[in-house]
Amino acid sequence: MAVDQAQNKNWIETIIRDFCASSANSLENGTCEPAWDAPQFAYARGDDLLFDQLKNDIGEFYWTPAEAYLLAYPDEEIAPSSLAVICYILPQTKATRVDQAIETEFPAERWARSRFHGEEFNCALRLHLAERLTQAGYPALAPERLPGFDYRQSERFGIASNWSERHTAWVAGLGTFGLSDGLITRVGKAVRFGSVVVKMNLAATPRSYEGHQDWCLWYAKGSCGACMKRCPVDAITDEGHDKPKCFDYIRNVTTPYVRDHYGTGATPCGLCQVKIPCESRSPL
Ligand code: B12
Ligand code: SF4
Ligand code: SF4
Repeated sequence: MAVDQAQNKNWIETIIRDFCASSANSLENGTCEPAWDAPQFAYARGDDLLFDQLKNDIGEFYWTPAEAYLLAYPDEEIAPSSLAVICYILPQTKATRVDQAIETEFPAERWARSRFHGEEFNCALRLHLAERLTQAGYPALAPERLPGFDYRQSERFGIASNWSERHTAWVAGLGTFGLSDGLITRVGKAVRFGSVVVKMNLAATPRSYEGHQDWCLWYAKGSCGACMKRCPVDAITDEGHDKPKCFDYIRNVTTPYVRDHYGTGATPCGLCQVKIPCESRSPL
């Protein structure tokens, strides 16, 4: 059984690596430059009780892996224990991080391109992985690509989606949250995540932390706060991340800026993700 699981993980990681090595992983800046560095992987069990805890904390609208599965395969009966969640990290490249570190008000062009073309690639990767698994007899789905994926108002946390890729990554052992709200991973915070739910028996990746903010210097040692100084609109304070302020800046200032200057779209900013100790590693 353990050999089968290792083989299946190897196969899954090869699918992701091969897709990342293809020309689809592109900043689309005319130089064949990839949007993302080498991917990282982790796995969670579909019956991990933390998924129920998240639903409890965030709101009734939040999906567990089994609920997301049933939206894609409504005629099946499914036990949460027969599901696994595949999580991956797409790290920003060094060139993108270096450019972004110079900026103080608007995202660098490479960052804007990774937010736009790189996330288009991420959407294609989620679907590609789910399709390959399903074709091989392991029904799978990407919750972020389901028609019902949406934002709601959480009583406790304000604007909240019904599937959170960084909370999923936290359950899978990939990292813990920082003062800015970003998830700090072993390859840092300047990353994007993806996740796919699959009917397959895969062992969970061990979590090497207890608290959900263990890897942030602010919470662990009472020091740092570098991300606060990086935010041009003071949306990060010692009380954490002011989501409406951040949302407002991104929607009304940076989004039109990148459209006019770089011809890209989507909602980029991420100044708080670089020029900080947790940019490309866990600082602890
Ligand atoms: C909506 C959204 C936004 C909105 C609102 C953000 C928000 N919710 O904070 C806006 C437009 C402002 C935004 C901005 C950005 N976003 Co955004 N966004 C999302 C999206 C689509 C949903 C997030 C969400 O609502 N999650 C659910 C809610 C409940 O999560 P939350 O509020 O963040 O959770 C906090 C609290 O609940 C807290 N918490 C409190 N108590 C407890 C207790 C426990 C036990 C736990 C575990 C947690 C917890 O934990 C969290 C952090 O503090 C996700 C994609 C996805 N589907 O996950 C991307 C995502 C979060 N965004 C991402 C990125 C990269 C960005 C930007 C950098 C933009 C850019 N690319 O240039 C900025 C960064 C802002 C910041 N400081 O984090 C990445 C995160 C990368 C990372 N390292 O964390 C994600 C995961 C996209 C992806 N697929 O990778 N985003
Ligand atoms: S920059 Fe410092 S305070 Fe901000 S999230 Fe990273 S470690 Fe925490
Ligand atoms: S993403 Fe939001 S919190 Fe981060 S620097 Fe930009 S406005 Fe500030």
